[in-house]
Amino acid sequence: MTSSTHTPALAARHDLRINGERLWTSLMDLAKVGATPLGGVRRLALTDLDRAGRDLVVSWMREAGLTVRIDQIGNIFGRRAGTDPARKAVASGSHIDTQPSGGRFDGNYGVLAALEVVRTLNEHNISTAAPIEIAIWTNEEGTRFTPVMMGSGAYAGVFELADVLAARDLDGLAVGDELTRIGYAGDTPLGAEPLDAYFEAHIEQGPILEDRGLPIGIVTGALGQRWFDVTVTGMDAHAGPTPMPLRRDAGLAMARIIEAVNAIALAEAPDGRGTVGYVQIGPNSRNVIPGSASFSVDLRHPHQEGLLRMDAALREQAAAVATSTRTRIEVRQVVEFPPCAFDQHCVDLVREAAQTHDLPHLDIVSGAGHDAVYVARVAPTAMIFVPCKDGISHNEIEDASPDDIEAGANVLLTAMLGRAG
Ligand code: HGY
Ligand code: MN
Ligand code: MN
Repeated sequence: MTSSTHTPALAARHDLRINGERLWTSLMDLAKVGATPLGGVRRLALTDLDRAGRDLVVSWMREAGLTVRIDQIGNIFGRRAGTDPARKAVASGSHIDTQPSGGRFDGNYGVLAALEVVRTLNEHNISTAAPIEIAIWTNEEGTRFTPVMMGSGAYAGVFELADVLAARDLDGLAVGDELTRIGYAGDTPLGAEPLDAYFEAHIEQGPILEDRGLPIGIVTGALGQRWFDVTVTGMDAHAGPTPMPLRRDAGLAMARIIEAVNAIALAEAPDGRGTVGYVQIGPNSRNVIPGSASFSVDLRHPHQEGLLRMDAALREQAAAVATSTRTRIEVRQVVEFPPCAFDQHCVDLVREAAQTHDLPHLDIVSGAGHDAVYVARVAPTAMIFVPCKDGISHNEIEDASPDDIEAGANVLLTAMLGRAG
């Protein structure tokens, strides 16, 4: 049994463990909010379901004795006081908004692992010098409202508050109005409480850890990303009387660019990534040559120069396709962040924590963006990965094992205590 006379770091080294059962139960309870038929979760940012999820986790934060504050972009912070009020908080968290056909673990795991750390400290009566904070970042997924990682980006000063509050979804609803509607338009100024450090636990969302049979990923950084909206303007025309050479087929142009995006990423093997995930075509009638097409392009790379090569190749090939299909093509960048490296001391704390718990581990670069990427701009940051089944995420069948979920949260507990003193 640990007593409060132990220094937390010492206690954490030898016998302090989170309660895996309680963490798993909380994950499954939160997953009920927006549960989908195949066992996933649809809880889009700032919808009523997001409000329900926020309300539930905030109630758990309050039950754990945390002081809760909401900032101007709706980020939620739950604070556990430290013994040294002069210290900045050691924080952990993630997001609870999901993809339209998302899973139970993406984001939700990081928030509830952080809550489990607090619950464990409470039940063992352990106090820390630095305050401990849990963060829930608004609209990490960027699927309903662009840009992606909106709340953490605004917190870190990457986005202007006015700009993100004005972002609109496909129905024209604005972030600011939706925040007010769900009751999470907070008044804490963005970035008001600088953090001493930030740790985020997350499923890997890829196959590497599972393939290697490893429970823990020591995340050293994340791929840089560039997202684009591409708009093609051709000419609606009759599918019968219009000879092939005279067409201005926006659908054909889109198909050629989708092919080009794939080739651009393959040319940057093994770590280049290129995806067209969102497409619209007009007038979307089977016997009309499509005169309009709009779609997303998501490019990623571990090195900035690689990302720039991919960006240039996309623009070049789009111009060539415009000529070959006699269409007008606009390529507009909507998201951009360079590859990021996490803080060495925090990464070392994560690695030491994995060693403390005798958990085999691997250094890994995140292919996905995370709130940690933006928080790293303003605080020393690191991440902990755990495997997900078959490496699948952003899919209702996303799954993880209770043992890995528990192991990751134990690593989080020890790493945070190593920093919080
Ligand atoms: O797109 C991403 O990388 C993150 O999952 N939002
Ligand atoms: Mn996520
Ligand atoms: Mn995600």
